[in-house]
Amino acid sequence: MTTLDLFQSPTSDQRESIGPCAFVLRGFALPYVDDLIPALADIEACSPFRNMVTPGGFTMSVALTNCGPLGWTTDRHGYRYTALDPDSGKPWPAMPDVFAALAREAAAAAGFRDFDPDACLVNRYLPGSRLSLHQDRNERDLDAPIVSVSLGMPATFLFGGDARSDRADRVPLHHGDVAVWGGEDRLRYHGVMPLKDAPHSLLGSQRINFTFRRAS
Ligand code: MD3
Ligand code: FE
Repeated sequence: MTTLDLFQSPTSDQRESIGPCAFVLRGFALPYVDDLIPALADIEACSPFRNMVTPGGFTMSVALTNCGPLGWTTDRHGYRYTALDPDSGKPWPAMPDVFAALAREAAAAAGFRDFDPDACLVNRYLPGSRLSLHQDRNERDLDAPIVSVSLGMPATFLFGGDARSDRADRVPLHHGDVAVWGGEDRLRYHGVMPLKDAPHSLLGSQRINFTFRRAS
């Protein structure tokens, strides 16, 4: 052991800092992928992906669904978390154990202990889909981190500042990468550049993103 090791946490070698409280864990989800894909198929069968409408009247190019006790939705009336899928009228599908375990392990690896998500937003990007710069501020507990898992085609993530007009860093996210954000980075503007078509061996021409939050 060198002297330098004393100043590093045990996980510091596998986490890449992109902000004071924002980290990318490259390939962290890879050992989970074989369990995540069939679990996603079950979620989709109950609550299919759909393109929701924003309060401003725009149909999102990203299609979404949810699992867990609460799900994020938008319509002409606003953004909110609901216990029921507005399309089916039934509760969102339960959060699979493998999802919750991955989210908890990734949060811990980034230094956030005891993360207990009650919402998992699942985004599906097709070629050309994009997410414009926004803040995530519909969650009651802004102290809890957010954990994001990328699968399938790569994307360029935009990581801005506390104002929409702040310059945004570009962070490439690949299949299996996990990002964790909290603390002072929790309310930074962020988005995703239009997806290029570069079919992935497992998922074809799509990118799937799981975003775990503590909503209530
Ligand atoms: C940084 N999704 O669903 S996840 C979203 O890749 C969303 O689908 C993107 O933004 C996606 O709201 C990015 C990474 C992410 C999520 C929330 C954040 C980064 C964040 C909140 C604050 C700062
Ligand atoms: Fe977001």
